[in-house]
Amino acid sequence: NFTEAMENKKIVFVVGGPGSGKGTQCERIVKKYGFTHFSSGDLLRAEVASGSEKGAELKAIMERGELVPLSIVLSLMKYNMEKHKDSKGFLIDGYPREVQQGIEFEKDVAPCTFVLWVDASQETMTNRLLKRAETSGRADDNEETIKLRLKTFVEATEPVIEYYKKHNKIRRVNSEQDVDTVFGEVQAIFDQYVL
Ligand code: B4P
Repeated sequence: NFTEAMENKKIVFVVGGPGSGKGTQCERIVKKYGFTHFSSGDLLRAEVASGSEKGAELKAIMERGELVPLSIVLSLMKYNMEKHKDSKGFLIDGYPREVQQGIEFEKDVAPCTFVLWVDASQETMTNRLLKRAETSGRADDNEETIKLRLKTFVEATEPVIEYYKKHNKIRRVNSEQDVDTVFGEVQAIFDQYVL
């Protein structure tokens, strides 16, 4: 069964604020280490794009910069992991965004190996998202929603970082630097814990 299949798998949570560079670093990690990557944001956007009734609700929540209900994200994550259960490792990107998401995941699936914290200042994150807004077409890449997403990050996700610090599982990279330099720091961590 699923829980048995997840035993001894590498599971890396990737947390960081909106626009910190999570998705960008995950692409690089997948290329080099062959992990299976699930971005909670991408899974939710795919649900919205499917045109389902649930998708319309999710779209409204995301446009307000709020978090979608835990049960929805967790079941999307589990459903997709199950389809790739033979993978040697998983990158869980943009999840957990609140402490309870981490607790429920670790209870239902498996404990995470460590948490990669992609750290950038609010100013840097805002500038990156405004730049992406010029071409992304994402409904949540606009000045008003970006402010709300940052507020959600401070209130709900910073406590996730504190929680995993207490469990000695936080590995931080300085994402103020260019993509290659940040990836250099990421590789140092992965080479130590994953290979
Ligand atoms: P996400 O899809 O996770 O959106 P994001 O935080 O903007 O991250 P993304 O990975 O897209 O961007 P990145 O920082 O790499 O979430 C969207 C919404 O979905 C949330 O607000 C929430 O409503 C919902 N949601 C998602 N997960 C949820 C969960 N678990 N629970 C509840 N709700 C959830 O990159 C941003 C930009 O910066 C890019 O343009 C990139 O090119 C640029 N960039 C990256 N690194 C750079 C660098 N080093 N230098 C210069 N530019 C850089």
